[in-house]
Amino acid sequence: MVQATEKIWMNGEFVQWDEAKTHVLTHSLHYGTGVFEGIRCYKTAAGPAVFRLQEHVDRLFDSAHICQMEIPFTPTDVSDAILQTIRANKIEECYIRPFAYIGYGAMGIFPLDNPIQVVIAVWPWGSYLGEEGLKNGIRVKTSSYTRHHVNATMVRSKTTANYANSLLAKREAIKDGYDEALLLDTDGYVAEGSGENIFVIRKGLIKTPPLTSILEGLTRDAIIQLAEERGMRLVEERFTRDELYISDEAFFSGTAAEITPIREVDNRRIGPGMPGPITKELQAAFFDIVYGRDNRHTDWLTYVHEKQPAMKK
Ligand code: PPE
Repeated sequence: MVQATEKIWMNGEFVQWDEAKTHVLTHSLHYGTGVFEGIRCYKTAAGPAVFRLQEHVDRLFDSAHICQMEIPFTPTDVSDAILQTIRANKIEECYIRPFAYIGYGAMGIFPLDNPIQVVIAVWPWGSYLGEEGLKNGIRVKTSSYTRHHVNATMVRSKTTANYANSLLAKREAIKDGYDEALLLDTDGYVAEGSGENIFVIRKGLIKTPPLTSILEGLTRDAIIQLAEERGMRLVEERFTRDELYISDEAFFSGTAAEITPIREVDNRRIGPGMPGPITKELQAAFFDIVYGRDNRHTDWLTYVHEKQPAMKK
């Protein structure tokens, strides 16, 4: 169960958590056209700080642009509203879910002039794939479902419709006794997890799939930068599932999943079956930054109590 907080921002004003409701004929509920973000706010010594706020809000607007949805707020309005929502809920650490969707009005595939609604909710969300998974690694199954073709739903957009594919894959993996699903692209190469990007490491070389058919993850981007800064060798290149089987290390990255080591894929041990040194180094570097212990990437953090921006009504 989601852990309720107090207030949700809905179209410019705060409503009580239990009052944040919508009509059952909300257009996006039927046709999968909502666009959303997942952002984390971490507790630091200088108060709560949001990881890569600007980039997440920009991606929300890009998703809406791809789906030809006109968000009736500016990116600055949405960033400010996110900070306001964290403050309004007096929360120090949370997951943030901004969501824009096509509201009530016409039914049928063509939504005419239905209003675009925007909501922001925050709630505490611990480790996505379990504390144990974060520490010791998870077991992954290659999905029988294929990641979307680049010309089916738009992969550069974080659209709810894309998650029907993720949900099928995740359910299958869990029911079969694994922790997470790995989806291959339409050519059979490794794409991403149901809600994460993937990295493999073999003989010191880090590989991650190119952006062709995957979400342009902001954690992925952070890892690429962290690896480069540490002089690690990294390439964005397609690879096969058997290359993953024989890799020395592998991990998933994502806002919710953070950096989660993979210890097994399709019943084959990855390396010695425990998180390897490069994974551990990158994971530690990431957590030091998000928790404000390493100030080399303060550009990635927005401190919640730094300023009090006005909220658009
Ligand atoms: N691929 C997919 C398909 C994906 O959903 C995510 C995030 C990523 C990659 C990583 O992107 P980024 O968060 O920018 O590093 N998945 C979000 C949804 C999780 C959910 O279950 O809901 C997230 O991590 O917030």
